[in-house]
Amino acid sequence: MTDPIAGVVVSGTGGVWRVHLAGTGETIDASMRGRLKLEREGETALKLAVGDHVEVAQEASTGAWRIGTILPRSSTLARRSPSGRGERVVIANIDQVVVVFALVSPEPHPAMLDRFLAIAEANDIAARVVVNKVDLADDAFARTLFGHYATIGYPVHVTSVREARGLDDLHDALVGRTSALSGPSGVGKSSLINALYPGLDLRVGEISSSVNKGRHTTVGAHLHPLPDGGFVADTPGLREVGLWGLDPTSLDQCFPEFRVWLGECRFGDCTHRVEPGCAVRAAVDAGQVALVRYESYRKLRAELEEATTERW
Ligand SMILES: Nc1nc2c(ncn2[C@@H]2O[C@H](COP(=O)(O)OP(=O)(O)OP(=O)(O)O)[C@@H](O)[C@H]2O)c(=O)[nH]1
Ligand SMILES: [Mg+2]
Ligand SMILES: [Zn+2]
Repeated sequence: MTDPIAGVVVSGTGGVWRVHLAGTGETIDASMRGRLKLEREGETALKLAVGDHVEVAQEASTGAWRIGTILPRSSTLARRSPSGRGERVVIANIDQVVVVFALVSPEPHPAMLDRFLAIAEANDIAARVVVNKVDLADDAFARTLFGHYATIGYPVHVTSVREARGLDDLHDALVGRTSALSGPSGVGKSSLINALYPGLDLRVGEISSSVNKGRHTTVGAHLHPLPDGGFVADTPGLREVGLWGLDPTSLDQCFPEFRVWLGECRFGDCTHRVEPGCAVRAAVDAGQVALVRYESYRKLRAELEEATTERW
């Protein structure tokens, strides 16, 4: 074997994996060498996932590439395994979730945005919001719909591909990081990537949430190397990812602006819905927590409780 070199798994679902080599930037096909174990997890046999940081080496006799080591993961996004047993990692080592919406056309859905943000929080992944097509309405409207996300602490990028607005800042936010870009169909994800990286022609987020709904997609995630460093992940079915395993009682922690109030509710197991003395609801009434965010919380909580009941 040649000396091991570092790479990142950019696609594959088993058997042959595409690995992007850190040094040369070339992408090679590699297969696993026997059963690998994640260093940090010691004994646990690990299934390789897109996004994994690996070491590969070439067999001297055949020149075939082999994956010899999987490095510890900094984050994972997982979904329920199609077999129903356990979870399957859809993508590993995502640094940030970038949620793209259009200011108008298609009309933004705050509940869907809040779901993506909660998924990121539940998996300890940073998140940022992109509001595209701001040429189609005025900035005041953008602030009304999305201003509170900046207050919560999520960076908000106001962009227009048509008017080339906000593109430099978004570019800076992507360089050197591995970003999962998501958002509904038609908001301009592909247009943004093409504007930032002319000629790259990524097919990001091609599978829209509506197409994907209720279907166990077998389409795997892909990582696209960016010319100036970093990757953009194409994660079909991100909607199904990440929240299914979450304990409903932990959901309030996934709304960062709730956290200061959580210790203040009269009941320790407050669900923040009907209980008297709920500090979260008081904060909503006082205008300190946005009502739309609270409504998203209630929706997601109900959904999680339903899912938990199903499992029993
Ligand atoms: N007015 C305006 N239109 C835009 C802007 N960005 C994209 N569009 C248009 O919006 C439409 C959809 O853009 P896409 O980039 O294909 O959207 P997408 O998010 O990749 O959609 P899917 O691939 O279906 O998920 C196209 O007709 C674009 O030309 C923008 O900033 N302003
Ligand atoms: Mg697209
Ligand atoms: Zn409460």
